[in-house]
Amino acid sequence: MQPQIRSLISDKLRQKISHANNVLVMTGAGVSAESGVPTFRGGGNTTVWKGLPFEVISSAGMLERDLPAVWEWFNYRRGLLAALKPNPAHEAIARWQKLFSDFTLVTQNIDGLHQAAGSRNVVELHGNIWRARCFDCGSRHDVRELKFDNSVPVCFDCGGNLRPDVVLFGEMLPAGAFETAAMKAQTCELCFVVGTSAVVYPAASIPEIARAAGAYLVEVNPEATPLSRLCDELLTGKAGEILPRLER
Ligand code: BJW
Repeated sequence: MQPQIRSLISDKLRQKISHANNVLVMTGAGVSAESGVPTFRGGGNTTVWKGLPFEVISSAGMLERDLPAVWEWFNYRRGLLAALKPNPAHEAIARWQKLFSDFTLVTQNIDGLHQAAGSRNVVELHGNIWRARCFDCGSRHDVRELKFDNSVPVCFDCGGNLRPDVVLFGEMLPAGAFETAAMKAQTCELCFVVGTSAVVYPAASIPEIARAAGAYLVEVNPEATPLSRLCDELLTGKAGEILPRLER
């Protein structure tokens, strides 16, 4: 059966929200769009920087070929992010951690805006743009404390080259992050998928796991995605407008 397309919140969903103990929310770039963060894919286009599609510049291959260019790309992105603030969608999700006895927030975003809104224990599938990681000793550093005298910053602990602590195409996810998200997906009763095109794996399999295990699956997105056909409800619209309404 096709899920109903609605921007009104159904009585069934309101009941689910009232009774659920175990809730999982997975977010993507769209949750930060109303804060001013550009999404990766939209309207048939993908983000391009200096003529390179982001799948190229944000890839394991580029890291091997041209680490300074990768730093330049992420420095540029941090420059855009520095002035941005969480929006009503981040704030609503942060409140939800107090409303449900077992609440998990899984994000593909690297912007840190969920944490800035007050969310705790966020499962970050794709890392965080505000951290760097040492190629040699693996230690992690706050990017804001690094010196960028040369194009590639170096590790305080061992002097090795640092890289952005984010997951690029062709790289494995951080140890334990996918496993934690998948375990929570298997036991949640209600799963919201907010602002993701649901095309990047293995992240896109988290809502699939939740649905297969019997969760009620709700997508919040202005556009349909490959996940939409699996969902019990589609809330068609902007996260910053829809999520706060779910609380009332
Ligand atoms: C709104 C809104 C509003 C707008 N409100 N909504 C199976 C088949 C083929 C390939 C693969 C496969 N499994 C794995 C792969 C390879 C690859 C992959 O998935 N490729 C696909 C694209 C085909 N995956 C990987 O490489 C992953 N690693 C891996 O699989 O490891 C194992 C392995 C290792 C070695 C070899 C082989 C396998 C790693 C993926 C890492 C993704 N990294 C990025 C970049 C991070 C760094 C950076 O920022 O530069 O993560 S890619 C980019 O996409 C970023 C995002 O987290 C991710 C997802 O994007 P997201 O969040 O969905 O954003 P958009 O822009 O796509 O969508 C925004 C949505 O918001 C839209 O739907 C809008 O409508 C909506 N929206 N306004 C609500 N106001």
